[in-house]
Amino acid sequence: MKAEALIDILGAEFYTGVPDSQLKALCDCLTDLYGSDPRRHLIAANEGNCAALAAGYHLASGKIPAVYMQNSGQGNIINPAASLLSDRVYGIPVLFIIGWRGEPGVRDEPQHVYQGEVTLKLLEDMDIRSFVIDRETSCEEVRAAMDGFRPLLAAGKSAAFVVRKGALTYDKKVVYRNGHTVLREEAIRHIAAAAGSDPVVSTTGKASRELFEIREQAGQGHRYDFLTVGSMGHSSSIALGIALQKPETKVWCIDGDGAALMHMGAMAVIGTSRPENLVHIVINNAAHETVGGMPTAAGGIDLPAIALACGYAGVAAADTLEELDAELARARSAPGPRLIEIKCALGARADLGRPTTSPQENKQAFMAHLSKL
Ligand SMILES: Cc1ncc(C[n+]2csc(CCOP(=O)(O)OP(=O)(O)O)c2C)c(N)n1
Repeated sequence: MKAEALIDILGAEFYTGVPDSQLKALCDCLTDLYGSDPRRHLIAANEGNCAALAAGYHLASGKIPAVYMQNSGQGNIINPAASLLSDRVYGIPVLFIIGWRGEPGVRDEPQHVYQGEVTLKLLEDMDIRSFVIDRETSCEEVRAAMDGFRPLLAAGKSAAFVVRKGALTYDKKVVYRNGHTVLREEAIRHIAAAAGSDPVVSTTGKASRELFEIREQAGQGHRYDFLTVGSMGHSSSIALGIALQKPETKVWCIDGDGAALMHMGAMAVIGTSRPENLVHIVINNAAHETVGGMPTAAGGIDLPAIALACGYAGVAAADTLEELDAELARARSAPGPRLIEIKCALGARADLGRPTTSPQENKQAFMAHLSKL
């Protein structure tokens, strides 16, 4: 069905979400409809934020907000769903629109398989009634499902539309861009070269796919890298966990701006635990590039200043590969924790592949390498 039709049926006047490639049609349509008016559409840092923002909207307006997200974000909403929205607590109704990655029977990446399997069950456990939309679902069926949700919403319960691959369409093309020129893949190539045989923890999305291919091209194998294929926003904490146990080893984290924002509290913990051997690099394209390029809040904030205020020992921002190289060289010898922000353009190679080794193979090779350091 068309994204416009879904928006029309839901009738929500406020949307907040974390973008998902499977919901790109909806995200693009909302961007066209509401531009950057945060009173109508706000891309939040994580899905839990969305639930809370939606709650605030409901408290102020009495109306029913909509939250869109990938099913990977279910973990992030469980706390506010159980202890804020639930009709056993405040009874704040929210309409969720959830992209269903890893749905049983559809081939998907390993990080999506288990989450996909438990998506409907988790909603059921959270007492959130759901309706699945697929390519064949008609507008009438969605309208009827929404009519069925109305009494629940009126009683302070939440409800969810779970969207299968390809179910939503939007005919207009929305192009997201920023003013930067460095390609993320090139930045990562430079970081991998600077890290040498040190451990690298890379973030969710295309950054890890690019790092994997860079190692393939260089014939280096994959033992230096921990690819955080799921668990968005946690790679810097994984890197911190390693750095604290391996104080003699330089540990490099390749983060994304969307991921860094998603769990930004990690920066305060890095700053206060002061691992001298940690280098935290944020690829800042001010976008959720992996899932379609929708903007993050990182275009308008000063990440190095935040890191410095959190207690990092040194910070830098780079706009070019030359500046990045200079900062990487400095990070090799200077004590950390250090944050390097590299401003990047949007976009990736069209033929970018996916890791061909399994997460468990990745873990074993990485642990074997770490054990020698
Ligand atoms: C908790 C959670 N929410 C949403 C997603 C879907 N997702 C995968 S990658 C990505 C964008 C990551 O953005 P950023 O860290 O800025 O990296 P970029 O893609 O721009 O390189 C999103 C939203 C996810 N994997 N996990």
